[in-house]
Amino acid sequence: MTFLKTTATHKARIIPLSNKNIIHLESINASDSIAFQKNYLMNEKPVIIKGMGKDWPAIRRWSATFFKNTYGHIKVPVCYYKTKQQERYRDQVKIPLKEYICLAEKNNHIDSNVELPYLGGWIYYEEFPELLDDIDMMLPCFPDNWLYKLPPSISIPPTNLIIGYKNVSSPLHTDSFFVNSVLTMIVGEKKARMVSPSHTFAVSNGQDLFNPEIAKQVLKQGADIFEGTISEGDAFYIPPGWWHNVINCGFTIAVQNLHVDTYRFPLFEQQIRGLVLPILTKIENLGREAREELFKAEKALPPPFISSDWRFY
Ligand SMILES: O=C(O)CCC(=O)C(=O)O
Ligand SMILES: [Fe+2]
Repeated sequence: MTFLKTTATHKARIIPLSNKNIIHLESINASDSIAFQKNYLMNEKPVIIKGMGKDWPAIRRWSATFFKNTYGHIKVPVCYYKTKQQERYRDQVKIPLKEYICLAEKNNHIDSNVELPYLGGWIYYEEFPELLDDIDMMLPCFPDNWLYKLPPSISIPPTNLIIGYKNVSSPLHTDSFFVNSVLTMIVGEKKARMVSPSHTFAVSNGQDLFNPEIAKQVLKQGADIFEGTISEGDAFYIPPGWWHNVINCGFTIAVQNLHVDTYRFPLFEQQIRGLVLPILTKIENLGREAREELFKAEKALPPPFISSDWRFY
């Protein structure tokens, strides 16, 4: 915290320049789904959901060894958030999962200056739908997921897998399309710092809120920073529009689930319109261009052949 010396009294009095501090995220038990919906989901307030995935088969089955032995040969997309920011999924570099996990295990405790790859969101179920049997996609705390109602042509993948290690992290960002994000820990521990959308004036994309200098600046501007740690079976609820910066405390495996409920769907619809309308406009313009060309061609060329030999009629 920064202090300011005042001259109001002769005794050097110290007044805090900012009364903001890092606030611990609240937590709630996953079995209290009604209280969760009332106090957190409806208020768009972040929270740690204790035991969210504790009964998922993934907790017993998934490990570095499991993924190396079962899917090691598969190439997975990796991110380089610091040097490449957010690349499109299909443009990401792909490396064999076994190679990635070996690097993750090796680099867990070493500091590196070169940016290392991060398996920051693998849409695993497209290739291996059987992995969905290991998690509970119904998410009891999150009723009626409208993402499942979307037509396949604009589907937003409702789940992805994140395998991390100490040297990689997700810098400060918000998730697209105002979705609820549920990040459930299967192996290891993650720490997050979050800032409310109402304090957006104090932060910017890509920041490292774990850097004490940056955190100090953000607090000084009057924003609150919320912090929490999740371990095996626990989840972060990250509400729509909330800024979050997530670091891995060691080797981790986590599942992210996206969720849009009835209340948030109209806002989500507007976001998707923003995505679809430019494509539609482009197609409309091309259609107009094609009609103009046809119109000109009709004037320049002889009219299409029409038999003038009336004897045949
Ligand atoms: O675990 C991470 O690195 C990022 C998680 C995240 O950004 C999310 O759940 O929305
Ligand atoms: Fe995120």
